[in-house]
Amino acid sequence: MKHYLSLSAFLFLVACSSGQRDSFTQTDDIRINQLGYYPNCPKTAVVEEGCLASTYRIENADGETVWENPASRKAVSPWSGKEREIIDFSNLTEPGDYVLRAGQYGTTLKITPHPLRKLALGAMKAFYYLRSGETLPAEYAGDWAREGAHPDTAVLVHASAATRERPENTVISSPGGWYDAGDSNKYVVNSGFSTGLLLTAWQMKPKHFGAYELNIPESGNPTPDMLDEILVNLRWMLTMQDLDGGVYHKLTNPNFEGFVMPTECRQPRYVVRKTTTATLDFAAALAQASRIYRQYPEYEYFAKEAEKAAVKAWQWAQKNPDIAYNQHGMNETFDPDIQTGGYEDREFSDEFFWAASELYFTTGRKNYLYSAATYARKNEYRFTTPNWNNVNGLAVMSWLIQGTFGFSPDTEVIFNQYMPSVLEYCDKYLAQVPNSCYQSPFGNEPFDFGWGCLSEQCCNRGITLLFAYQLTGDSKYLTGALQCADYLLGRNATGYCYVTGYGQKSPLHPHHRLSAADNVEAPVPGLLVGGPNPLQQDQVEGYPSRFPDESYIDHTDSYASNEIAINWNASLAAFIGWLDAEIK
Ligand code: 9MR
Ligand code: 9MR
Repeated sequence: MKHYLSLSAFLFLVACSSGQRDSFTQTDDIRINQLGYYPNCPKTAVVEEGCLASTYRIENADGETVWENPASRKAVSPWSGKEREIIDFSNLTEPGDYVLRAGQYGTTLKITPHPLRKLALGAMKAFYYLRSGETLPAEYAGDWAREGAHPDTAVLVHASAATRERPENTVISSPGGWYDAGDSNKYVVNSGFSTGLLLTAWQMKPKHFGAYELNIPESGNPTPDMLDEILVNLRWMLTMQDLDGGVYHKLTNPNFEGFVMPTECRQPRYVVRKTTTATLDFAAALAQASRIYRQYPEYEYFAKEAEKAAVKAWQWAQKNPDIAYNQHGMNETFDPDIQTGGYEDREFSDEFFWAASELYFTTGRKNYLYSAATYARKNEYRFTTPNWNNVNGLAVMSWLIQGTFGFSPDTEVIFNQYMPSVLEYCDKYLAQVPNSCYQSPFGNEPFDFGWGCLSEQCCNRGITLLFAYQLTGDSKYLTGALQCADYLLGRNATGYCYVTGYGQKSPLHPHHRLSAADNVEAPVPGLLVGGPNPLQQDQVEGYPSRFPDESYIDHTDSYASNEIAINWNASLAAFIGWLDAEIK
């Protein structure tokens, strides 16, 4: 008898490992982090209405049930009224490949020590694919190899930017940099924000980011790949400064191009209108870069140039403190009309605050400290999520970095003023988690959704939570950050892992001219899409619904929910990279 039993147990195991006994219907109605879970961190999954069950089960690779429990709670969508169940399997800590089952339905999932590492690198590598003016050989770009275009060595000065020294149609050279987004133009405001945010994360974890191997043409040189990649855009930015110190708002063709490869683009390229916002974002980003790059002898020359340019830009902005970009107004006065992205913003105090802060840290000159303090007070020391049109949060983060590392005593003044507001911000969102549908501090308010929300709200909130963790050592903030990542990577209302090329269900048709026109089936990988946006400005037909968190469509025409952009990828790379560095 004894013998018989063990034989049957043996047969059972064989049946399971060959997958016959426990077949299941794969569903994406069990929402998980599709890249995997850290062994020793909280783990939750969310089951959608169609798959609810009285208990849920997790099987290991041998088909053995290693975990079985009812849901830990129910959650009801504040928008659609849909009922969901939250499964908490945090106590399963053994790395492995599993199946999470709800009756006959199931989904595969992973527990593994570094589930986010590949994405962290991929999000940074993505910038290489967006390089403008360069030929990308297969050696570095793989399937996405392409011929260079938009050399931008003969760019026209638009009438809106004409001066005595550079009259209308003067030809200047402004090569390189990254394409901004789905379109092939280059915008200073967004560039300053993107490089600024990447370098913010860099400063928190220089060793970690310094070890990145991105397989880019500069990979063989002695300096870190991540700094080399960012330098591509910084060098371009330097060329956007006029002789008087002011900085052109953008380098653009008059109209958006069709969905063609850059080599097919025929429109002339212009530098357009110098603005206060572009000039101050330029000053901030280059001052910050100068301080970081000067630590490497190979970058010494660049660092000096960057500092000089930043100071000059600041001086221009002192004399021109309120020149907003107003494309409509500009087109009434000047020809040709310019119809591309506006990056319009009429509030300048946050840009002054950020630029003054970076210039102070880089030069040590007190006049910048006084300016920074003035603008900080004007902002009432209130932290706000960093965004291309509100860089107050970037400035605050720079103070937090200085304060954290105790670089100089007077950093305390502003640092201490802002600290409570940063924690208050984080606590507000953490308080939403226990009732949230997807167990995340992101995605519980309608305001969380909109154009670019996955970066501007989700990732940037995640980064803020990482700062709070750094400042307090309280692991609840780290957990909150990880929950933002979970949301992004599949535990959400659409079941998408919102980064091209990652996860079981990811965007295949981003609003991205390169991805659409390159004859490669898969989109350029590592790109975060804008995400759910109930305003649906693109009016594409077929959005699944107007509920804020479901208002997403994987359609090439959907620029309001499915475009990609450098500021959004900067958020992704900064957030996931830092998070990956933080969790041991
Ligand atoms: O492709 C453009 C995208 O980069 C912008 O974010 C978006 C909003 O300004 O506009 C897209 O271009 C569309 C244009 O606005 C209207 N005609 C169709 C263009 C391509 O879809
Ligand atoms: O990211 C920008 C978003 O906040 C704005 O609401 C939107 C409309 O003005 O424009 C977005 O930026 C686009 C830029 O203007 C042109 N390149 C594509 C950018 C991403 O959609």
